[in-house]
Amino acid sequence: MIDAAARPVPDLALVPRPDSLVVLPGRFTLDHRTGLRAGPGAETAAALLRELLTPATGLALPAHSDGQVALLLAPGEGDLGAEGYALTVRPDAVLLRAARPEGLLRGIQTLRQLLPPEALAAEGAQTRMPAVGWPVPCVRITDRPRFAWRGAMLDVARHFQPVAHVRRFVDLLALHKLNVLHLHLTDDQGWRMPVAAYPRLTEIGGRRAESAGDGIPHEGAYTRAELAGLVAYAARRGVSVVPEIEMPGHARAALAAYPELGNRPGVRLEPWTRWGVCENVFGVHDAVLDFCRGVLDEVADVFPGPYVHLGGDECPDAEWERSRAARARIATAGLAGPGALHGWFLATVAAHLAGLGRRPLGWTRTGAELPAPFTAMAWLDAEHGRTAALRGHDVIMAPYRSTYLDYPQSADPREPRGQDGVLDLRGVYDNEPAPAHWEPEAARHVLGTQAQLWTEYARTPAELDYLAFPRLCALADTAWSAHRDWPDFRRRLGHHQTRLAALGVRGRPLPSPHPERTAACEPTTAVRP
Ligand code: TNX
Repeated sequence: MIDAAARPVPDLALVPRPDSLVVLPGRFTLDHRTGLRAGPGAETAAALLRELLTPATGLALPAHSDGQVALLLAPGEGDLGAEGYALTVRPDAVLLRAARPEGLLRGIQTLRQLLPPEALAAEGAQTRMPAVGWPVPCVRITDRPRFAWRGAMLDVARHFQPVAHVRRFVDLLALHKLNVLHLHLTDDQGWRMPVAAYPRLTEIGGRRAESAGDGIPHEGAYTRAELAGLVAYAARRGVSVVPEIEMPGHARAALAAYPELGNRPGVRLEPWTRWGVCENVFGVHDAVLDFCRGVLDEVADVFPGPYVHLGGDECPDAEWERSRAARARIATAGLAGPGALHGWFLATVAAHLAGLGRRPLGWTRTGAELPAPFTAMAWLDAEHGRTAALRGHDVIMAPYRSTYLDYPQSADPREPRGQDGVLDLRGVYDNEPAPAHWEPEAARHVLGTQAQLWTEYARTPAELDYLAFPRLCALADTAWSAHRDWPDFRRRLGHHQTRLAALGVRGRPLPSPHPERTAACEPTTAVRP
């Protein structure tokens, strides 16, 4: 709750909204005398806070043992949970406590937001310390997230994003207390993850001749060191990186590199140059399973997190229907027909992942097609999340009508090109990851929600900024806080925009607070196959 007695102070416009916030009289001032003290176990969070504040504020924040800013791990604070924190700002000191290091990482982002926006500016920005130092309003905040999974998916397969851009994106996720970066590393149009055992995946699969007739070649792939560095960079900020390797569909870039993995012996393919659903998919013979296992062994080496995303969406059966090897597999595995190969494929590969100590994630378009061990990302209709949950799957809510940021933000024809339809800020904000009408046993399975940045139509950081902001702020609010209050969110966002501007984010300017929502502006105008 926001303390009713507290004045509504506009510059306390925290995003996401904290659970409990009490504004107290007075302010703390960060200046050259301020020290930063870390209790046992809090050193990493303190070092990060220093690293984030020093470039813009010019303050060294030395680790005096009597420092006025103190970060403490207090394991007894069980009620704060895995990511909760308590932040008290008094005129003489700032005290941040959490039960776990992740809580401290969330808390330092709140402290950053309490500072003037200039204190967030990126390294090299010409900020000057205010003559009176950097003020922080006195507050008492106790905060913890509603959902454990608060994410954003970035599609680096359709348009490759250099690792520096991805790191900057991680910084922005962390600022909003989002804790998962889901990297869509492979697709029909490009394979971006290096695999030592299969070098042609990136050499051939990482390059395409053009995109939807533009005549411009596109290429890119990460090195293993870049990905490992990204994982460490994100972990330091409390963000875990979930890799996605698509199978058995969305695999044409891999088939271009290794045609023997397909269903049509002797047929050579190029990485796809169009968008949509491609009918070329992995074959189901043993060599393909060996390939998938080998790839996942390397993926597991680079990405230490518990989850690996296996895609699993949009996999046409047409090639399997015509393939002799597929018929043989149907017979030996005792399957009902080609339609059953999809689940068989995913279950077989998931068993290997389990052996690596990892958990499989997959997209679901019905809620009913993924094998039992999968955590389901419900992307088509939110109700499919409920179906999956009632079947016992853990669920991450990613319904396109409210989380696909590749849809234009308004019906204005000047919006950058996107998918057909509109998803406005309100449409994202109104997303309820565990709707009230769901059975409690379904709601219990909802791990959280995430935004999707598919990149068929967006390639540069500026274009991605425009799609992501401010809609990602709305998603962060829905993932962190159970409280829904659109006018309050709009008010907070108004100030939050100055933070984003200080960080050099080129988001979409805020629409008027009371837009006329016409039928044409409804997010539900989007049409999916
Ligand atoms: C569906 S949802 C896709 C992607 C596209 C996206 C465009 C899903 C798992 N697949 O391949 O990029 O729509 O909105």
